[in-house]
This record gives sequence, structure tokens and C-alpha cells, in this order.
Amino acid sequence: MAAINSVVYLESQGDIAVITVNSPPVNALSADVRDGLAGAFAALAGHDAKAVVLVCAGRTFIAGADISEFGKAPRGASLPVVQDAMESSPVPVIAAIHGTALGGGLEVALCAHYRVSDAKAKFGLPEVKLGLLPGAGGTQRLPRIVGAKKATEMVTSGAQMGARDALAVGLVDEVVDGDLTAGAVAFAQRVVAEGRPLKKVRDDASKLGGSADELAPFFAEFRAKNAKAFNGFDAPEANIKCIEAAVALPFDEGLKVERSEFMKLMTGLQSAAQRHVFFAERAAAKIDGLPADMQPLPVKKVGVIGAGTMGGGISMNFLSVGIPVTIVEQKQEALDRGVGVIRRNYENSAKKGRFSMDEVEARMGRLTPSLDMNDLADCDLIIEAVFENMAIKKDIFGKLDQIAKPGAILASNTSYLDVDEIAAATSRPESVVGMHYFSPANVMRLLEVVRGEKTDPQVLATAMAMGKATGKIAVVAGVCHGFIGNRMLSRRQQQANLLMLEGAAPADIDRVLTDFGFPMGPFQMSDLAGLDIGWNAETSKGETVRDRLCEAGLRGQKNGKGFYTYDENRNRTPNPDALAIIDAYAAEKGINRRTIDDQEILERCLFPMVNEGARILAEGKAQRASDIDIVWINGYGWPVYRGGPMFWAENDVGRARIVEVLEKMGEEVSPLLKDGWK
Ligand code: 3H9
Repeated sequence: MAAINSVVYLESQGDIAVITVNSPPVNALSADVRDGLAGAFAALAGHDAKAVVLVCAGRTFIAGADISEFGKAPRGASLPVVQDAMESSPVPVIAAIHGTALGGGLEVALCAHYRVSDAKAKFGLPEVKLGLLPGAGGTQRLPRIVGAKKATEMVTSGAQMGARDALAVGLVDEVVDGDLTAGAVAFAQRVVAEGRPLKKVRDDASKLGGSADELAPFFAEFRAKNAKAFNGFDAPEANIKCIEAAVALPFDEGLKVERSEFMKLMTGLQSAAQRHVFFAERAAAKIDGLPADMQPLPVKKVGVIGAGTMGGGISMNFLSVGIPVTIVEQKQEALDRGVGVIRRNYENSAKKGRFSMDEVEARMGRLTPSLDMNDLADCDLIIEAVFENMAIKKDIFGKLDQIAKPGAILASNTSYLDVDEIAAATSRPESVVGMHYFSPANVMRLLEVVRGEKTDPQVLATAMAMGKATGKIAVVAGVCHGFIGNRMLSRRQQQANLLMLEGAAPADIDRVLTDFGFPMGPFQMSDLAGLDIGWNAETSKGETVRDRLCEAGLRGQKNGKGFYTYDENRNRTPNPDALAIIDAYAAEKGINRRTIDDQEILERCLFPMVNEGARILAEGKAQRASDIDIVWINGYGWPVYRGGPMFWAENDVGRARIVEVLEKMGEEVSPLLKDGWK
């Protein structure tokens, strides 16, 4: 095989030329790959090959443009040059696809005259997830194969299509069994023997599915239907505009629209933020000081202590991926209730068509309810999810120490407490780790894995691996009050409460934060959680606004009255009773109430959080700034298009502005916030 360069190779198989891209891990279209492809097609001019097969080595066909090159000075052959060389080749070009043909990868494949794939191949244009649109002709070519309607769905969601569907719709011409290259070469020989034409996707508008006028109602309805999901994001609308252009304009004109929309997104902050998140998610899985090849311990059976909302949700994560769970409660009634909730959740998912009723039974069949902690003796991982109280947790860990088999991992789902103190209640602190889930634990993607002072590296690696195996994004946090997420959240809550006393209405504070992109504001969150969480009617002395709200019977959504009142459809209206209580409280404390503008609300809620993030980083409680971003995006609804608090601070607001406001607020500013982080 002749090397065109270090990542692209050219060989002949009879009269078929085979170009192989071998650029691990995912054959992204780096400058080297583009150069290699351009070189290979140039080498084929004057070659007597009757057809060309383009195939990739390793785990996948080209998975897209090389995202790490975005925003840097362009190098090497441009992608359009490569695509043009393929499309205008005088002999048929056949793309042979395995793994995932994504983004620029699919766009390259769409410039081949024919496409074959193996049965497991997947196809998609996921650029929208990076705040982008397919910028190499994808928005113009895909609708010419799958139709404008399907293409609109695919580009705005990034959803993938499997090989069978791709075959049915004509995205691939043949699904090959056995060796892909051999199958593709055989296919190429047939194309040659039958004298099949050089099919160019760009030239065939017959499958678009209608004229611009005919499709106008579809686009209007699509926008309306997805308005909520797309809210705040720039990329979905730009993607739709390009598909509209594919329908309304000749191919080359459509390409121009695509290019211009692509460049706007590419140079914007949203895409920079979403690309940051892409790499941040992958970085979060890497643990400082641990060899990358460290093998996690086997986890074949999990124990969960506590069948409340958290314990139930945590159990579901494991049951859903085939891992048996023993769930332990103290009283039969609580156990039955917890198991009932798990069953109902699964049944609801089945009713929505996510899986079959048989699957519900299979999952429930993996669950063993018990009233006896001794039943946890054969578990490899035991997660405690009981009431947030140190004495209770220490008692449980002391007992677990007696019961659990040697080497079992003992995890606490504590959201604030000192994991080292919990670990000290056992004779094996090296086996103890925090696994902090977010409610609802079967839905929320974030898992904070809390590394205790004595946690064994392999135990840590196993907790991270279990997160991944159950579909979570796991982030390592150090021991401190509230770890990464809640520690920062308390700063926001503190400011929200102060702003409320100083004159901002709770509904205004919530609005500013939801306009920023959070799914809900702090007072909506309090109402949802229940104002009386941790409140005690017997000891309440009306010392805080919360005490007084609870004393007045305001409990939040659960009784329809909190900072808001709620109707039967949970529509909310600011609650005048709550406002009166706040007013009276502020007057009593002699607080001079004033009008507070939206900018002050936003800055005072978010800047102290960033300051706390910088402290967390400086103390080594988070491994990297991007881990903090991942925590906030996946655990607290920080809008992904703003990249997380640390990215936002650095790239949007600027640290200098944050320092200035914090100093005015009289906050002690973290030196790292002044100096910057990596
Ligand atoms: C695009 O194509 C724009 C065009 O329309 C227009 C151009 C003009 N680039 O995810 P994994 C790295 S936009 C650079 O853990 P998996 C990744 O960071 C692109 N690097 O593996 C990781 O590195 P590390 C559209 C990339 O098996 C390693 O590869 N395409 C890229 O779980 C392994 O990744 C996409 O958005 C890339 N494109 O999943 C596809 N992709 O080991 C993005 C991956 O150092 N990629 N890396 O942490 C994916 O969705 C998944 O990586 C994939 C494999 C499904 C392919």
C-alpha cells in the first residue's frame, strides 16, 4: 500500500483503487487527512483505475471535521477542494462506511457517487450539538436524498440514522455483510461492469419533497413545535434556514447560504461554548494522577440503602443496564412505597413507547427488596442514600463495615457532608467514596464522584466507570462542604435571598435567571423542592423568611402555595401572601428596599458563584475549570450555549468585570479569578 502521507494510503485491488484513511481515534478531517485525500485523488489522475473505493481504518469512518482545528488559522487542503475532487472524478467513487459517518464525514460520503456500509453503520449531521450547521454541503445534499422534512429533523437534532433506514431511503446503495472493503470493491466492480452513471447527489432535486411554497407550512409548524427546545440556541434556526435554501434555491446558491450561515455560527460565542463542552465532557472522565489504563473493579451486584426518591432513582440506573440491585429500607411500608415508585416510573416509560412491558418486568426482576442490611453482604458496590445526617450515616457505615465483603466499595450519596468523616466510621476508608447523584437520579446526567483523602485510586476509577456504564457524566470532586455544585449553588442562593430582602421580587430574580437560560430560577426551585425541607414546625421561631412562609402554611408546589401560587396545571402566579411576608420581614430588619435592575440581579447571583468556582479550583477540589462547567451544565441546567460558569467568566463577561463587581460587593476575590486559570 503506498502512503500518500502519514494518514492516507492508496492501493490497487485489480482495476479498483482503494484509498484508506487511517487517522485514529476517529479519522477526523484534520489538515493531514484533507491533504492526504487531495493527494490521493491527484495521484489517481492519469491512473487507470476504473473506480475508487474510499474506506477508513480503525473504529469508524470519518467522524467529522477535526473540531480541535476550529478557530485556528486554516492549514492544508480545504474540504471543498477534496469534495470537488471526489464529485468530479471521471470514474465512480464509492464510500465504504463503518462506525459513524458524522458531520464532515457524511458530507464527504455524500460527494461519492455511491455509498455502501456495514449493517451497524450510523449516519448523522450532529453539528447542531456543537452550535454549528453542516458547513460542507450537508444541508444541501442531505435533503436531496432523505427529503427536506427528514433532513430538517436530522440537522436540528443531530439524530443518527441506522444502516437499514439509510438503505431504505437511498442514503446508502448497499449494506455489505462480511469484510467491508472487499464488499465495497465487489460493489465497485459491479458499478463498472454495468456502466452505472456517476450519480451526483447535488444534481438530483427530485426527492426534496416539494417546492418552497409547498413546504412553507411544514417549516412554520416545525419551528412552532420546537420553539421551546430551541429557545436560546442560534444553531437550530440557522440549520432550518439552510434546508429552506436547499428547497428554494439552485444547489450552488444554497451552498452560499450555508457557507454564510456556517461562518456566522463558527465565529460566534455559542459554538465556541458548545465545542468547549464537547472536549470538557471527555476531559472530565480523566483522573489526575491515575494511569489511563487502570482497570475498574468488577461490579456485578449493587446494594442501595434507602428506598426514598434518591435511593429509588439510583437503583434504576443500575437495573436499567442489567445490573441486579438489592434495596434496603427499615420499614416494610417505606420499602413497598419505594419499589412501587420504581415500577411506576418504568411503566410510564413503557407507556410512552421507550421499551416493552416485558422489559419493565425484566428490570423489576433484577430488584431484590429487603429489610435486612445483611442482605448486602454479596454486593460489590453499596450506595447509601438516606437522610442527610452525619450521625445516621456514620452508624450505617459502621454497620456496613461489618457486613460488606472485603473489597466492596462503600459509597455515600451525601450532597454536603464530609466523606472523610463518614469513611472514618469504617475500618476501610480506602473503600469509601462519595457518589453524589442529582434528583431525579434516574434522569439527571451528572454524578459527582467525591474522592476522599484515603479513597483508593481503583475505587475512584470504579465509581467513575460505573457512572459511565449507567449513562452519567461523572466528575471528580474533592471533599468540601457541598462539593463542586452545591458549594457554588449556596452562593447563588445567598445572593438571591439578599436581593429579595433588598427589594427584588422573587419572580424577577427567577425571570432574570431563566432569561439567561436556566430552566428555572432559585425561588421556583425552592417551591418545587418544598419550602419545608429541613424545616421543623416545633422549633421554628420565625427567624428567617423561610420560617415565616412555612409558619403561614406556605409549602411550595406540594400545597399549591409558596413564592408562587399554582393552579391545577401548575401554572404559577406570584403569591401576594409571600410578598407581604417578605415586605414585613425586611421592614422589621430595617432593610432599605429599592428598585434593583436586571443586570445587578444577574451579576450578584452569578459572579459570587464564579468566585467560589475559582476557590474550588485553587483548593484542588475540582481537577480543572472545565469540570466545574460540566457540573453546572449537567446538574443545574446552566445553558450549554454559555459553556458553563468558568467558560462564561473567561470568554463572555471577562474576569476583570467580575473582579470589579465582586470588589464593589465587598467579596473576598479569589486570586485565581484575578490571575486566570488554565
Ligand atoms: C463538522 O464536521 C463540521 C462540518 O460540517 C463542516 C466543516 C467545514 N474532532 O467521543 P470519544 C476525539 S463538526 C476532533 O471519546 P467514542 C475526542 O475528543 C464535527 N476530535 O469516542 C476523544 O479524544 P480523547 C461533527 C474528536 O467512541 C477521541 O476522539 N462531528 C472528534 O465514545 C474519542 O472520542 C461530530 O460532532 C472530532 N470530530 O465516540 C462527531 N471526534 O481520547 C463528534 C472525536 O483525547 N464525535 N474526537 O478524549 C463523536 O460524536 C464521538 O467522538 C464518536 C466516537 C461517536 C465519533
